[in-house]
Amino acid sequence: MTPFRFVHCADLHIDTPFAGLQTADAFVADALRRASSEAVNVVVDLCISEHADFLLIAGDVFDSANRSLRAQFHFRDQLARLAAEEIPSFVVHGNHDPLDGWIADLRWPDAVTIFASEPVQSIPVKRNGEILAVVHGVSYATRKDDHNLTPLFHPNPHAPFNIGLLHCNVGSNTGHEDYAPCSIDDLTASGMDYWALGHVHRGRVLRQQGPTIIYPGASQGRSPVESGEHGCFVVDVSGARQVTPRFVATDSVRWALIDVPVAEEAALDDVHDAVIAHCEAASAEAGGRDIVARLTLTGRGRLNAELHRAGSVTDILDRSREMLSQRRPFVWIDRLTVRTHGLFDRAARSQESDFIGELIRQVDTLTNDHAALAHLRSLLSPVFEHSQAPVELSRLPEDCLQRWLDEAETRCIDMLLAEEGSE
Ligand SMILES: [Mn+2]
Repeated sequence: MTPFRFVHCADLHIDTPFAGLQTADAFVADALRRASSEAVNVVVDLCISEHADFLLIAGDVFDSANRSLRAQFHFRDQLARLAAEEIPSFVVHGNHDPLDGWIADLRWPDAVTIFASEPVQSIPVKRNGEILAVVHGVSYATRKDDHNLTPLFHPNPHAPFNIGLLHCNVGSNTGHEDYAPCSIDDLTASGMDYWALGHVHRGRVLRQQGPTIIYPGASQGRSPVESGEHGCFVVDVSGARQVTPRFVATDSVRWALIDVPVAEEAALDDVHDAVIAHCEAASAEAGGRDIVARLTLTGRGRLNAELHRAGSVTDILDRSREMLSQRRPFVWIDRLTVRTHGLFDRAARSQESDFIGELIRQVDTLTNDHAALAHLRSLLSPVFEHSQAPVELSRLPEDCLQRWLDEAETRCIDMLLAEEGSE
């Protein structure tokens, strides 16, 4: 068979609103607004520069069922740019942009195939009249779809290479909607040579060969949770049907979660300098991309009480933002969280019969006992469920309560140790 190359992307989420960012300078907000659209341009540029034979887009092109006209124009224009280079593209829709959402009446180039809902359609991709591969695809009709569509895919026995294009959740991935669930075994049994999947936003190769199964991940991280690089795969298929995928980053703004260790003897200036140094390192690592960072101060040191004093960290944050504000590509610190601990021997103190010892033992019991944590939650329920409390409080995850306990212990012990010192 003839060797060929294609690009596989998914989860473009064009016009994503970037929930979760509290405040940001105008240039940051602007860059974030443009980022999801720019990633599409980068994918198209990549198809052209890599001389790809075709492009596969595995769902969640748009962020919501009621996609904006602006987003739809942008997507159509980019695929038209590919079509002008004689590169066909194949699109399925996912749970964020199902077929029952609003779809503008636009003219699409012939080289663009947008798969309908069931049944699965099979389209051959040709170069100079010769079939390179057959792409089988299906879009979902509605946002909620909990049935497995992989049994509907059938390879064309005459095709040199069969590709399945599908937005689905393999193996009940936690943290993602259990949308169109299926298993690796289902995908393997289907007879496809390559599964071009979408849905999971962190790229991963689920299976190397026979068949190759890949989630390219989102082309642009869309919230602080989606940290690190995001992009798509350039895939080479050899004459011997050997599949070689290569990840290429396409994000323009990168989210970074950074721990900043505070040394035992550090002064406040050192903390400030460390914050700047970590931001600069993250920027260098991101190869010219803008960064939005969430930093966490960690470690055990004499500065602990100072860092927990109201206002200290806000001032360090403001000063750091100011120092970084002229940098391009920019680094924007979204959050600076203190999770440091005081300089004392926790293990030794927990053995003592004094108040501090009792406090540490109580915290340990609560942290490690689900029933005790549930009891704590019920004690706090008048606060959590108060009509003026944010609704998230009523469904706080357990690890959040554990973190609060840890912080409460740190603050109590700081105050108690300060009193011990002054006696
Ligand atoms: Mn998605």
